[in-house]
Order: sequence, then C-alpha cells, then structure tokens
Amino acid sequence: MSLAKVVEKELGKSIAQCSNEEIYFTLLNMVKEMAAEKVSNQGKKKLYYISAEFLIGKLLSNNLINLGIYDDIKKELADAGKSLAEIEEVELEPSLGNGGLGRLAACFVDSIATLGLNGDGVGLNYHYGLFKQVFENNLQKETPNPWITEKSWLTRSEISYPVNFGGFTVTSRLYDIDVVGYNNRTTKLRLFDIESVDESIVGDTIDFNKEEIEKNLTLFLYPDDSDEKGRLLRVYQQYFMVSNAARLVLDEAVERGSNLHDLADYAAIQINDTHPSMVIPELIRLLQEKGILMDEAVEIVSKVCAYTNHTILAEALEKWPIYFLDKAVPQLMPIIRELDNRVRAKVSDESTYIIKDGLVHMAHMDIHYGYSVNGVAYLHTEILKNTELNNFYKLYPERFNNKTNGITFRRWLMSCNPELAAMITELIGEGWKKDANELEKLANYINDDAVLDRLVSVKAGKKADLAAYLKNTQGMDIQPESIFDIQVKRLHEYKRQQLNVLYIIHKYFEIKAGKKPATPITLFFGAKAAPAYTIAKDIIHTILCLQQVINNDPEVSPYLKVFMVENYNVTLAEKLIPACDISEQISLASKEASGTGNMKFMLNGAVTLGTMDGANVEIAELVGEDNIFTFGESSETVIARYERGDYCSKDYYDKDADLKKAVDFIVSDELMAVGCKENLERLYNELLNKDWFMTFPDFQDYVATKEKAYAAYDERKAWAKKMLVNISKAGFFSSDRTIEQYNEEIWKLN
Ligand code: 26Q
Repeated sequence: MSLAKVVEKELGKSIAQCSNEEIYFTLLNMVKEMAAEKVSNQGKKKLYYISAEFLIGKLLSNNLINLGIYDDIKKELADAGKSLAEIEEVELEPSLGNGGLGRLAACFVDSIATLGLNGDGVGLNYHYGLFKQVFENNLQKETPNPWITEKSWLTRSEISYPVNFGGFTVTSRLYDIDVVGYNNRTTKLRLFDIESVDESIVGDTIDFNKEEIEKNLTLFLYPDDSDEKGRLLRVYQQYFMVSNAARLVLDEAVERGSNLHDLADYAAIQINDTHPSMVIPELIRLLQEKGILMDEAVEIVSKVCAYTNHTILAEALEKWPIYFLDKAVPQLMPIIRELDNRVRAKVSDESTYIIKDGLVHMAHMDIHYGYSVNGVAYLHTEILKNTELNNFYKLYPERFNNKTNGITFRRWLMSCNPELAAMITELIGEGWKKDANELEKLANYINDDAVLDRLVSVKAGKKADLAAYLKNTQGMDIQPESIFDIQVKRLHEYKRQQLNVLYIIHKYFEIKAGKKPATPITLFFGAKAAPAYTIAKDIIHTILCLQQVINNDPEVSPYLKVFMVENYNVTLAEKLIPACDISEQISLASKEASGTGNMKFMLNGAVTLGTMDGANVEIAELVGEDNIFTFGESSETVIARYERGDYCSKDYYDKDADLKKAVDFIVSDELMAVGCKENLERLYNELLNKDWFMTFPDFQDYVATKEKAYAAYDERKAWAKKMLVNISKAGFFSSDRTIEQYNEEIWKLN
C-alpha cells in the first residue's frame, strides 16, 4: 500500500497536509506492521547474542531500505513536497551503547536477520541512552538523553519474570524491536525492562539516586563506574539482564523440544565482552533448580556459552569484589566459588583462577567455562594468545579463534551514502548488496577517468552536505573544498586524539611562519569522554580551545580549521563518514582491539592514516601500501617497551624541538586566554611526566606521514584511485562475512 493511502486512512488527509511528526509516526507504524508480517527462522538451534549495549541508531531509513521500500517512499514524499531527511530529524536516536562494542552488536543483529539465521539480540531497555554531550565554556557537560516516545519501535511483549536480588525481587518486562533483514527475514532485539522504573528521579543532569534499584535499574546505560554505588548498580543491571536472558533461553529451548540435557542442540549464547558473564553461573543455577546436578549443569553450560573479548586494556577487564556479588546476587556466589574450586583442583597456574584477592575475574570464568574465546581482529587475537591470555591459551589452545569485526553495508553505505551506493550499482550491478566481495569488480574502473571524476564529485557532494548540516545545526563555518581529515570515536588516551592535537599545534606554527598548505585543511573531531575520565575531558577542552584560537586567527584560519562536533553519535557518524577524505586511526599499536570506524570510512572512499593496530593491519594488507598511510612504532616494539618499563616521555620532549614547542603551547598564554589553567596544565603534565600511551615516540613519524597524505591528496587523479581501491577492498569487512564465520565456526546453527 502507498504511504498516501495509509496517511489518508489514518489521518484523513494528504501527505502534503501532514506535519513531519505525523508522517514519521505513520511510517513508524507502517514499518512495524510490515516487519511483523515477515517470517523469522524457526530452526532447531538458536543463537542469543547477549550484550549490555546495542547502539542501534535511528531505525526508520534503515528499515525502509531493508524492507525494499526506501526509494518508493522517498519519491512519494518528494512528490508531496516533503523530505525524508527532515522527517528523519523527528526520530530520536536510541544511543544504547558507548561506542564500538555496542555498534558492533547492532551491525551483527542486522546481519543475522539478513542472512536469515535463527538468532536474537538480548539486552536491556535503558530509558536514557548514553548522555547527551553539550559544550559550555569549552568543557564537556553531560545531560540526560531520552529516546522513548509514546509511539516507538518497542513492542511490549507478554514475557515477564520475577528476578531475585539480595533482599528484594523485581518483575521484568520484555520489549521487542523487530530487526528487519535486507530483503529477507526478521529477528528481534529483546530488551528487558522493569515495570517499576521511575523516570521522575532524573532531573537536568545525569546524577541520580543510585540506591533505589527498583526505580533506577534500567534508567541509564552504564551508570558512572567512578563511584562505588554506580559500580554496584552495574552489577544489578548485569544480573538482571542475564537472569532474564537465561530464562528466555531455557523457556524457548523447551518450547522447541529440548529436555535441557540437550540444551546445546537448541541454543548458543555469545557473551559480548564480560558484561553478560554472570549468565554462566545463572544458567547453572537455573538448571539445578530444574533438577539437573552440578556436574552435568556445568557440562551443559560449557557447550552453550562462547565469549568475545574486545580489549586488552587490563583496567577494562571486569573484576567484581565478592562483597558486591554477595550483596546484590547472593544466590550466585556459591556457584562461582564452586566453579573456582573446580579450576583450582585441575589447574596449577594460579593466574587463571576465577577468585583472587577478593575479586571475581569475569573473563576467567568465561574462558574456563565457555567453549570458544575469540578476539575481534587478527592482531588482537594473536596478542591475546601470545601475551595477554597466554596462560589460558596454553590450557585451551583449541578454544581460541579470531573473528575480525565487520559493519553492515546497509547502514554504512546504502543508507548513509545513497549517492555512492547508486554509483556503485550502476557500475557493477546489485550483487554487492548481498555479496560484498563483488565490490572488487570496481577495480576494473581503476583507469576510467570518467568513473574517477564521478567518485570525486560524489565525495564533494557529501562534503558540501556535511558543511551545510554543521552550519545549520552547530553554526560551523566549513570550507567544503578543504581536505576533510576526521577523527571520530570515543575519547580515550590510547586512541590518541592528543597526538592529533600535537600535530595541529605544529601545523599552526608552520602556517604562522609562512609555510602554507597547498589545499586548506579542516580537522574534525567527535568524541564523548566518560563523565569521570578527567584526562579525556582535558583533551576535549584542549581541542575546543584550539578550535577557538585557530579558527579566529585570520592568518591561519584560511588554511587550517578545527571543529569538534558536539554530541557525536550514530546519527552524526552517518553524516561525517561519507564526507571524509582522511580517516584518522592512530591508536597506540597493540591497544585498539579492532576498530570498526576504520572500516566505515574505507567503505565510503576515505583513505586511512593509521598505525598498524587492530583491523588497520588487515586494511593495509588488503589495499596495499600505496592506498593507506601507516606510521608509528609496531605493536612488538610497544609491547617490549611496556615490558621493560623504561619509557620516559621527557627524553623525547628534551630532544625534539618541534615536539617541545607543540607540547608547550598547551599551557601558552594564547590557550590559557580561552581555557582553564587547571585542565590545560593537567594535560601538559600528564604528557610530560607520563604519556602512558606513548604519543611522543610517534610524533615525528605522524607529522611526516600526514604531510605525505596531504600532498597525495593534491594529486587528484591518483587520490581518486586510492579511494576506489579502498571501496573495492572493503567487502571483507561486511558484518555478513563476520557473522557467517561466527556461525560456521562457533554457533553452528542449522
Ligand atoms: C567496564 C567496566 C565498568 C564500566 C564500563 C565498562 C566497559 C564499558 C564499555 C568496558 C568496555 C566497554 C566498551 C568497549 C568497546 O567498545 N570496545 C571496542 O569494541 C570494538 C568492537 O569489537 C572494537 O572495534 C574496539 O577496538 C574496542 O575498543
């Protein structure tokens, strides 16, 4: 049925007479009905991807694409004088994730649906997404970020469970979001909530009473883990998530004919990082409740649960104090102790024990009692096997495997860059939408000037779109003809936004000294810092101060400008990524497990400027050295340096005049005039006395490589070839490929 007919029936008027809100909510209903009519895979074995985060982003356009009606609706709207882009503005983004891990989970459910696999995502229905970032006086402030409106993508289900905590019980309620596969079936995102949640305890800030669990359990994504009460709330959230998930798994398996002894024939559970790890003892507990003895329960669960590791940063591996678990979930502690005792009885290597020094090591439990452990890029998995988790690898070599991350091309090309998608389809047909490897066919056009020119003009169009959007929404004055050099990702010291900062200062001095770049450069940042991550917030402050100083300097701003976009989220990513020329992926080698932004940029024809870290290594191998700019010390060098413990940033500062000048500018009168002394000095001191993520040793190489990249950009035709090669080699990074590998090697769904 056409939209016009639906609108006429529902609202009794024409599309042209409707407000954008009316059209949005009509489309939402229509899409929900169409999704409900689709079938889902009813196979015997089902996958449950349990994750504390699903960073799904806005759903309207994506669902229209996957239902195959995007073009028709867009045209119908345009004919009635309406713009789909403006209607999309009505939708609030569900920011139910922090960054890469949550976005990966969202890409995975899209691929599971598209491949028609029997699998759902299971998580929590946070009423507020990750905080909304606002800048005030060049500082980040956090405000609540609601997304649930009266009519939303959520559908209330009949499923509800009582969940016991130490001293009280809450009642859960399951809400579903249909995940529409591309021209295929649907699966569901199953988000658990509590009926007693109380939004009225949230004011204008993200500070709230963390003690009334019955009221606040599902209010926020990741309460601040800086204070003890917030961390305790996180334990309550995690247990609530997995207890519900475990019951759902068991109920559905029984419905499909399982006698629970054969659970592994009916269910696979993927544990997304350690956040859902308590599902292991909880499943054992529930199986025992159903009369299965401990030995067998452990065996069953060990054939069902598989664990994905997303980090090698020790501080990010969750370890919960026993007294937390005793207070929140006393029913689990005896089981966890028993699991630990069993490890102690058979393993001599104490470093692998589950309970040590009063802390429960969640990852250790996953590895001992899961059947698969995977990293998320080749290098990451190698580092896990050889270094970080080597003691476990020696125990269970057969459990370790790699699954290089991927992204859904529906959202990250078809939806966010329809112009490029249309051009690709015109050249090589529709096949790439289902089989991403077909993008390789683009290589046939490497010497076709008309194609190269068109590629450049599609990019120019997206740059102009971005400039216009940021002018309208954030008041930024951006030159669309400049080089767009973009670093967008969470703010973390290991991702090294501060290295980019040092470059910008260096360039600022060069321009001041009369050395002007041939093509003007625009540097974009987008990043949220965890509310309690002081140095990360200092880096944001420094970037915002630089933005103010540089953009207002008439000598420099015609050649160099800096923009930090406010509230970087999925919606902004979809606008920034298609417009990018140079993709900054400059983490300290060995520290970024994979990265997925790197893949999104490449797919949209940006050229990577990066270290040999995470999936950059695989990108470099695929595109070849002419089509990527790599720099910096290798992961081996970095790991060895950490082992020796002899890194001294001051030595580099003393020896390198350029570096010294750049670092000193952080505490210069110019920056102090627009910034806060305390913040700027703290960052300066941190770099000079610690620089834990080793920006200084990579500084000169970074500067030189960036100059090389900018110079290469000016060879327009050669640059267009690099763009084309990057797009043509991106097929490997489709999450369809990743999910096929998970299924073939881990889940084995039938
Ligand atoms: C842990 C304890 C307490 C509070 C919070 C957390 C916490 C929260 C979020 C720990 C980790 C995360 C998120 C991690 C994450 O996003 N990792 C990224 O995962 C991507 C997908 O695999 C990779 O591409 C990135 O390299 C990795 O950084």
